[in-house]
Formats: sequence, structure tokens, C-alpha cells
Amino acid sequence: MDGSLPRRPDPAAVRHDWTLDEVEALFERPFMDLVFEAAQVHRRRFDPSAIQKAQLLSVKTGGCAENCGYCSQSASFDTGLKASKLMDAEAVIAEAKAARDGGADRFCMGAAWRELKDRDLPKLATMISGVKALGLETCATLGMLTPAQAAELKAAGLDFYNHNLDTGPEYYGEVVTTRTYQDRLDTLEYVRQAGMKTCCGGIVGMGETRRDRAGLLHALATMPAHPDSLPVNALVPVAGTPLGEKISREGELDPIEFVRTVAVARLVCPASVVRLSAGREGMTQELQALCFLAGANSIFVGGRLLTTPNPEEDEDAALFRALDLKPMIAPRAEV
Ligand code: SAM
Ligand code: DTB
Ligand code: SF4
Repeated sequence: MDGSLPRRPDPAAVRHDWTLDEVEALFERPFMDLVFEAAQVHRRRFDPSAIQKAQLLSVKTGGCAENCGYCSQSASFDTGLKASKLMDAEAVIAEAKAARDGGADRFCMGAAWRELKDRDLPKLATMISGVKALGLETCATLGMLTPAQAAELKAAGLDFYNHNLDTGPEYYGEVVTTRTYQDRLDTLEYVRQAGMKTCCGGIVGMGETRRDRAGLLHALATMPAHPDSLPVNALVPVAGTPLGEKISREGELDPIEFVRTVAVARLVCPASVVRLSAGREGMTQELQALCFLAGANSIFVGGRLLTTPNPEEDEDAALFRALDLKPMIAPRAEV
């Protein structure tokens, strides 16, 4: 003993050895302490007033072979959604240009596929390289990939691949039965091997327990590399989906528990961009302010997510004014 005090671990350090009990214990902390610590960690890594604006586009809508119990686009449920085929690259690039001109820094292309088919790769490569050439950060979410497909997407200029774990491993079987947790982890591994960044998070408010929410964040924080981007979605209840119906009957998640989830995400993945994703429609400015304080630093902008509504531009402009926020422009690794 040299007489010096034991050093407290740095709360902003990236750790991969989180236990599930430790993550759950963060949720149990007094709310004020939890949010204060998350805000401190956030400031060590990011400008707390800078929020990245991302815009989504559904490039292929509906008719999906998976049975994700929350999703408007699954062919297993009657949600009244009209299915459509893969959009032409030119039309997607035009939408991306409009998004950029409207202030978006990142453009995410979503397709309602269980897995990507090789026949669609040439069109997707044209689409991705065209969006990238506009100077936007690119992200796509196209279902499961093979290692070779991941490499082709990377070569086309895709920066991020979104593939969510959605919930903790224990609750997964209540959410989807047409794929396994391991299927998701495998695709994420191929994405990393191809040299792309991972965008991986989940949905809260699907009837899961706090332990399940901790399980999701534990799974993310113990992956070989933390997700570079971590979307936290609040369930958008869609009529006709099993989970949308269940939540309409049983009531939505307590918003304070949502803020806790954002704060714990910030603490266990301190270097990740935490995205306040689906579910902002209907959230007050005050609730969103708490989420930003707790460490969220990105939102989706534009009046539509993939198939559901999102706050309109003027509403978000008012939010940015009220909270003195400024758009975050993400650093570009290479051109
Ligand atoms: N088919 C691909 C997949 O599942 O990976 C990409 C599209 S999927 C719609 C992208 C993500 O959106 C899902 O993983 C889920 O986390 C989120 N999502 C879908 N429907 C939602 C809803 N009703 N509320 C909240 N998040 C939702
Ligand atoms: C993510 O985690 N959330 C976004 C994005 N990744 C692709 C999608 C939200 C979709 C919400 C439901 C809908 O609009 O269909
Ligand atoms: Fe298909 Fe994705 Fe919807 Fe699941 S979340 S049904 S994989 S579009």
C-alpha cells in the first residue's frame, strides 16, 4: 500500500465486461443520480447541445416474411399497409438530396426484407453510392446478410448497417419466431468484418420487463465492439400487429422508464451515438429534453419514419430553438 486512495473506475471508459446484474443495477439507481451521471459521461464524449439529424426512407415497403410482432410491414399481420417493390435508385437519390437540403446529415434506407437477395445488389449499390456522393452519412437496413453481401455494400459506400437486437434474449421469443437472436448477432459480425459501422439497438415498451431492457443493453455492451450507433425506439403501436394490440390494451411504458433506458444506454456504451428514434411523435418537448440530457444525441427528422408518422420539420425546428440545440455533423472517416 502506498497510502494513495483507490482509483474510482472512469465512468466514461468503454467496457465490454458488464454483467447483467450491473446493468440492471443502473436502472435501479435514483433517477436524479442516473441522469446526472449519464449527462456527465455524455459531456466527456460529445457536445451535449449537438444532435445529429437523420432521415429515413422506406425503399421497399411491406410484404415481409418475418413475423416481428411490432411491425406494420410483416406479411403475417393485416395492418392495411400497401406493399411496394424496391424503388429505383434515382428516386431514392432524389429523396436523399431533398433530405440533405432540408438539413439532414445522415440518410437511412430501409427495406422490409427477411434477408437481402443478390439480385437486388446492383440497384442497391447504385443507390448507396449516389446517396454517399451527396455528402451524406449512409445507413441501410435490409435484413440478414451474408459476408459477401456485407463486403459489396461496404464497397458501394455504405457507412453503417442497421440491424437491431430489438429486446433482451429472454423476451425475444415473444417478439419474433421466424429468426433467432444468434441470426442477428451473425449478421452484425459480418458487418464488422466487412469494415462497416454497426447501428444496433432496440425497442422499449413492448411489454418487456426492466430485466429484459437491461438484457438488451447488456447484449449490446458485451458485443465484440459496441454499436457505433445505438437506436432506442419507443414502440409505435400499430393496429393489427400483436404487440401494437397488446400495448393498446395494457397501456404504454412509463416515459420516465424510457428516459432511464436512454441513460443506461449512454452509460454502458459511452462512445456510441444514441439515437432517440421511433416514438417521438406524441413525446413532449420536456420528455425529449430529458432524453437529450440523459445522453441521446440523434433524432430522425421529416414527417415520416418508414411507415409511421414522425414530428414535422417546424415542430423539430421549435424543439431545437427551445433547447438551444444545434445540428451535429458527424465526422466522415474517409471519402
Ligand atoms: N427488415 C429489416 C430489419 O428488420 O432489420 C429492416 C427494417 S425494420 C422496420 C427496422 C427496425 O425498425 C426494426 O428492427 C425495429 O427495431 C424498428 N421498428 C419497426 N417497427 C417499429 C415500431 N412499430 N415501433 C418501433 N420501432 C419499430
Ligand atoms: C431504427 O432503430 N429505427 C428506425 C430505423 N432503425 C430503421 C425505424 C423505425 C421504424 C418505425 C416504424 C415505422 O415507421 O414503420
Ligand atoms: Fe420485416 Fe424488418 Fe418488419 Fe421484421 S422489422 S417484419 S424483418 S420489415
